[in-house]
Amino acid sequence: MDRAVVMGVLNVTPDSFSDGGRFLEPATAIARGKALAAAGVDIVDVGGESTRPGAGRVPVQVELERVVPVISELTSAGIGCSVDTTRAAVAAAAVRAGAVIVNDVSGGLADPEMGAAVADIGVPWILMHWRGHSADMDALARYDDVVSEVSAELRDRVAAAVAAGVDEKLLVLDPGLGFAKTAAHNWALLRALPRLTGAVGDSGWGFPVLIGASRKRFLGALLADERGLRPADGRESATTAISALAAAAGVWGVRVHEAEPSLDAVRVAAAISGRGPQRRLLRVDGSGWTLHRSGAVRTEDAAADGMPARVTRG
Ligand code: PMM
Repeated sequence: MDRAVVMGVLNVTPDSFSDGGRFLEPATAIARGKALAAAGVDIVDVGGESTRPGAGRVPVQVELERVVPVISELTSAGIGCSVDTTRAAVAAAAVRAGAVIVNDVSGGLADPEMGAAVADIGVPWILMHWRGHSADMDALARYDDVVSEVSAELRDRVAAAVAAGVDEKLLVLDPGLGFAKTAAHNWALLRALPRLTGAVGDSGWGFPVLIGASRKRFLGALLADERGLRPADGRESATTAISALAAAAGVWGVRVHEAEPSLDAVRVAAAISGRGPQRRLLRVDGSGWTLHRSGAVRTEDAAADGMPARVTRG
């Protein structure tokens, strides 16, 4: 069935808000990546630097040491990996180790070398809406109209990516829920999703859209009670609801911490709507790798489409 892609989060960090500290040991991280893949995620998104609000930077060498061995091991086991990084050097090393997508929460803003590096590597690039590093981002959550400002700022990032030589067909856009956004901003962006994906109205952003809502603080606030915010591990049902609604709104993919609930949710959305994502990442030939047209790497989906069964690198 044609459905939205599910990207499983694997943070090899001591301090990410939901899974921080759980997968810092390479062996534990590798086991978690394999478990996510066995549960059916299409891509494991490996990150080595926490982006939680207020977090500081880690040195590039530390980030490399966290992500490269894990990506090497997972990709040699045939698991499709993306790298969650804002640094060109880490993106390039991760792709050399087998990663097939660069997931850049800064949309290319944090590292002036990122555009040229991605153009050179030729892999898909997820451009997330971002206004500043985690230490400063809460102060940057000011908008008159969050949907049109995020849209305009992402358009600028696309223009910069193309100017750096990146193929437009390889771009995915992400509104960056929780990054320089209040809960009200996140809900407004989610409300606008059918327009942003092009499921409703004209073509919207005109790119595949990724949503990362999983277990974020605004869900804790929605579900708060007299004890305060609902803790991260109590936000899974709300995450699943967003996966279903986002998939029904035509997103290309959802980025989540738990595999099964969101996989079920995107399947339900596809069954009800009778269609998959509004836009897909196209297969690219001649660049040393191939990607199933929906970004999915499941053998049965790929075979049904007559496409390569797995993400491969030449
Ligand atoms: N959110 C986090 C990290 N990386 N990447 C994308 N593309 N979109 C997101 O919303 C996003 C991201 C937040 O931290 P987490 O890894 O602890 O979920």
